[in-house]
Amino acid sequence: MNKKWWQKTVVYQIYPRSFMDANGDGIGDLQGIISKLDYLQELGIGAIWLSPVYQSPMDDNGYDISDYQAISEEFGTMADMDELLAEAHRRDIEIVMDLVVNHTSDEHAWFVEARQSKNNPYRDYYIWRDKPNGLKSIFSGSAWQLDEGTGQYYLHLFSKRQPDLNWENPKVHQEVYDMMNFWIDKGIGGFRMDVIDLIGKDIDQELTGNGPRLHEYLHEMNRATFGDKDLLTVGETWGATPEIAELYSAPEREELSMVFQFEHVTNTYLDEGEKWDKKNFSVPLLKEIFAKWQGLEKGWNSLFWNNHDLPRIVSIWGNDKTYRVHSAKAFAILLHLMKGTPYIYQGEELGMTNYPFQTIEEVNDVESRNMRVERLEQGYSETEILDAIRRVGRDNARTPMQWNVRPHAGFTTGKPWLAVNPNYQNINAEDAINNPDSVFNTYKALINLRKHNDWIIYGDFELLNSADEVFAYLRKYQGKKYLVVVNLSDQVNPFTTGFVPYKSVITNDKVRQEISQIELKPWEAFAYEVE
Ligand code: TEU
Ligand code: CA
Repeated sequence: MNKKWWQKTVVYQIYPRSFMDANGDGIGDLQGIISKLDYLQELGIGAIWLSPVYQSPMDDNGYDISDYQAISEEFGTMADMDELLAEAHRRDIEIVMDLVVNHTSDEHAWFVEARQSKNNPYRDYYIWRDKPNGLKSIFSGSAWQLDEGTGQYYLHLFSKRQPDLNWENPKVHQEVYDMMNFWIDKGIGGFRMDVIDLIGKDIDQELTGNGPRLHEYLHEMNRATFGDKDLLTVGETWGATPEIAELYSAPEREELSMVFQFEHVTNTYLDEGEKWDKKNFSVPLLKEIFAKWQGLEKGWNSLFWNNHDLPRIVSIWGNDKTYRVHSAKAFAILLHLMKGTPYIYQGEELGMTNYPFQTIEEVNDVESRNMRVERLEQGYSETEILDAIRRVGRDNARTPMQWNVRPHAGFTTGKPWLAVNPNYQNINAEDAINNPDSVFNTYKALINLRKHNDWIIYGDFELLNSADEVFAYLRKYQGKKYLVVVNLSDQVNPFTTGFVPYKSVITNDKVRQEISQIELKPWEAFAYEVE
C-alpha cells in the first residue's frame, strides 16, 4: 500500500473569523491563529484546514473571494500569512488552504470586467443567459440574477454576490491553476476544495452536481498543479457515493487524495432540499452508511462530524445537557478509530454546543437569513424559523472559540462579531486542558493513539451485530483484533460478545474486566484489543 502522510494525520479546521482575535476588533485573525499554535500542537494535530482568509467583501464570510492572492484586511496581511506558514511548519503542522473556485465574489476584478459589456474579454469567465431556467440557488430562490447593465442573467448557485465561474472556458482553468501554483510555491500542505463537485455542471440540462466533465477537469488540475507534490487534497462533494468517491480518490486516476462525503449527514438530519425540516437521528442508518463507506477499496475516506456549515455534534445527535461530556467523547471514539483521515472542527474538541438563538438579529449567516425571508413568504412562523436555525443553522458552528473564563471567553478584548455561547464559563479550553477527564483530553489521546497504532490507519473494518442504538465494530490488523463499542443513547443498552478484553485502548468510563454480556451505560464508549 502506498502510505502517505495525509493518511496518518489528523486535520483541524479553523474558521478564522471565530478562532482568535489578536487586535481587539472582534474578528478572529491570522495573528490570533499564530498565538494558538501551541494549543494545537498540544492537541497533536498534523494539519490545519484554514477556511478562506482571502480578500473578500464577506457576504458569505470569505467564501466569496475578490482576490485569491491577497489576504483580507480583517484577517491580516500576506506577511502574517507567511508567518503563519513558518510558525506552523516549526511545529510540524501543515496548512491546507480552502480553494473556492466554483464561484468568485461579485467584487472580483473578473466579474467587475465581465459585467461591463457582452463583448468584454472577461464576459466568458462567468455564465450568462438571456432567460433564467429552473435552477435554484442553494441559498434560496432562483439561481439567476438579472444584470441590469447588460440585460442578461448570470448564474449564482449560492448568494447573488457569488457568481459562478464558467468552467467551460479554458482560460478560467489556467487562471485557477496559476493561482494554485502561487500558493503551492508558498509551501502550503494542500487544498480543501469547496463544492468541487459543481464545477463540471451542465447548466442547460439543469444538472449541477457530478456533471459530465467534472473528472476530466480534476485530472487536468492535478496534472497542472499539485500532482507531483506530496499534498493533501480533499474535495467537498455533497453528492458522493462510495462509487463516486473512488473516481475522485483512486490514486491511479490522479485526481484528489480524498473527498468529504455527506451521506451520514444528509441521510439522517440534513436531507437535501429540506435541510430546515426536522428529521430524526437513526443509529441503524448511521451504522449502515459508515459500514458501506469503510468498505471503500480504491480510495481513501475522510472522517468528520462537524464543520462550519453544520450544527454541533453534541447538540444534534448527542446530549448537550446531562451527557454532554460523555456523548462528545463517545462520538470522538466512534469516529477516530475508523479508517480514514479524521477532521476536527474548532471547538469540537471541547464539546462546544449549539447556540440558543432567540431572535433573528443574533443570526449573521446568509443561508439562514435567506431561508427566513423565503419561509416567511411561504407562511412559516418566526418561531418555526428560529427553531430550525437553533437546530441546524450554520451560526451554531461559528460562535467564537471558548478559550477561558474571561469576558467573551477570551476570544476578543473587543465586541465579538457573533455572540459567544453563554456556556463558556463551563466549556472552555483552559479548563479542558487542565482536566484529565475533559473532552479535550480524549481527543488528544485519540490523536496520539493514531500516531502509534497502525491498525487504526490500515486495519480492516467489520461492523458487528448489536442492539439498534449500539455501534460496535472490529478492526483487524496483522493477526490482531480491536473491538470498538459505543452506546449512542441516553438509555442503558445490552451488549453481548464472544470476545475477551485483553488490553484497554480507550474508554469514556471505567475500564471493564469482562465484556461478554454487559449493560452499556448511556453514551458509554470503549475500545479493547480482544482475543
Ligand atoms: O458549502 C457548500 C454547501 O453546499 C453548503 O452551503 C451547504 O449546502 C449548506 O451550508 C448546508 O447547510 C460550501 C462552504 O462550506 C460554505 O460555507 C459556503 O457557503 C458554500 O460552499 C459556498 O461557497
Ligand atoms: Ca481581529
